Amino acid sequence: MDCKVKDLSLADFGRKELDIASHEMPGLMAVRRRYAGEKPLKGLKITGSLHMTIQTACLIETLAELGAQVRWASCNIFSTQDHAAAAIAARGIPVFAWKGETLEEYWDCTYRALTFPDGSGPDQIVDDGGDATLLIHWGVKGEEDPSFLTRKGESEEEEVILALLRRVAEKDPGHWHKVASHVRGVSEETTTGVHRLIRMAENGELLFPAINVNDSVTKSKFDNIYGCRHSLTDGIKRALDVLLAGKEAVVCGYGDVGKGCAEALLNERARVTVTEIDPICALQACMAGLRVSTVEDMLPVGDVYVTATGNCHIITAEHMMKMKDQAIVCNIGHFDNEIEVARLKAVPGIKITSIKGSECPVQKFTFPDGHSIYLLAEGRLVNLGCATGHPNFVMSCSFSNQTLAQIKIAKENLEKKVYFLPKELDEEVARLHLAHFNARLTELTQEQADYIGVRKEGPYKAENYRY
Ligand code: NAD
Ligand code: 3DD
Repeated sequence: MDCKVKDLSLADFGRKELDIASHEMPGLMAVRRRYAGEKPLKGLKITGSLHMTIQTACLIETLAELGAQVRWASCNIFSTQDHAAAAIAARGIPVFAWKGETLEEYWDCTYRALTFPDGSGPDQIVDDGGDATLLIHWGVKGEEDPSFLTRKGESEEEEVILALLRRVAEKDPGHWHKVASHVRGVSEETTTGVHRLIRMAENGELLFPAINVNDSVTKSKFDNIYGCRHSLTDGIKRALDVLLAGKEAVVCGYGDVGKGCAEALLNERARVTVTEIDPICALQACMAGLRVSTVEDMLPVGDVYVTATGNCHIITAEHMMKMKDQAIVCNIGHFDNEIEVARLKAVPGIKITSIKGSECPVQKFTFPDGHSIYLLAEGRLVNLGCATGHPNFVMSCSFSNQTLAQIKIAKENLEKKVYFLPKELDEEVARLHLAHFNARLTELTQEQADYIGVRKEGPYKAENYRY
């Protein structure tokens, strides 16, 4: 079969959980029903690079139901749920993903998801963090300037990517120009992936149109906040089953994800401190009754550290050298560069003990002075590395937006820039989820619509929505 998964015999279990998920993903199911007849994605090849979970399997089946030919890989080496991948493979959709991939395997899976049986690439891409988009862009750069592929990578992962691209260049020179020329567009799931797209667009390097799904309100103000509120402590508890009440927790970054994380830890009755660079977010944390300080200030007392910035070098090796004995360090940001794992491993005399394997990675690092810290998911996003990520309902909001974005790319000839989805669609996604809570909207009268200066049928919040 044109797939690579851990264990196909898990397909039945995956199917059972997919059936459960369909009842908890009302928006995605409604979008699927609305467009199943029209099949707006008919004849289109779609590649996905997005955590291969039960919820993503529902998205994949929706895209297939709308007519697409789909191939899929995960966007993280630890986030695949093997029974979800098995269920998708069992119905004949090519998927290349398993929990605990090596970096070489991960990038080979991404390449295979981008390569259809006739050797062609996708018409459209669903990306989460931008790795599929990056592989195409670096491939094109290498075809324009072969020295780009023979340079020294800045990390182990870059070396893996460059080695893969050199192999492809040898096998099929000009492959990536052909692939890039056929891509109609990419819909990007997450904050960090959007940052990458915006930088490429600003530098005039964007090779195809992009839709910023993350900044639909019904994505980032739900998935990033309420999804992390649900799944952060799930990951920490599955990793170490530690009591969080009364502990000093440090959340680095108080954006959407950080807000969800802080609330989750407060719900566990931890004492939460936030670190921030942005005065507005810092002030929000103060107004939420949280202490705002720095990582350095918290080192003598911090018990649990969570990075949620989308930035790099947040928790350094020097920080971890000075942490309390038995401190717990984890990341929930998209990439694994928020915690300096490579430099931690290079500390002279460090002793590394694996507590749990790739099912829920937990490592103990013991320093020469005898104190130890615990690192979860090898510094990769802990909610998907040590738990199952966000629940169905929250991902229904995100993936309703993803599906609508893919339909937009299919129907419109977009320019090579980064688009938002219109506010009307955002409110429609919200509407599709209200019935699940027996919520009833109030009807706006024409007089009231005129009074606040909106159309009777919406959109309603004229200004940018701020949490
Ligand atoms: P955001 O931009 O809303 O928030 C990031 C915050 O970090 C900002 O307030 C920023 O001021 C702050 N920050 C940046 N550098 C900092 C530093 N050096 N020290 C302290 N604070 C700093 O982004 P977000 O939507 O909250 O996403 C954060 C990360 O989480 C991104 O990588 C995103 O892709 C990822 N994400 C992960 C999940 C998940 O399920 N694991 C879900 C959604 C998003
Ligand atoms: N993400 C969190 N939980 C997820 C799940 N159960 N399935 C798929 C993806 C999941 C990550 C998303 O929050 C993604 O939108 C992001 O990283 O922003």
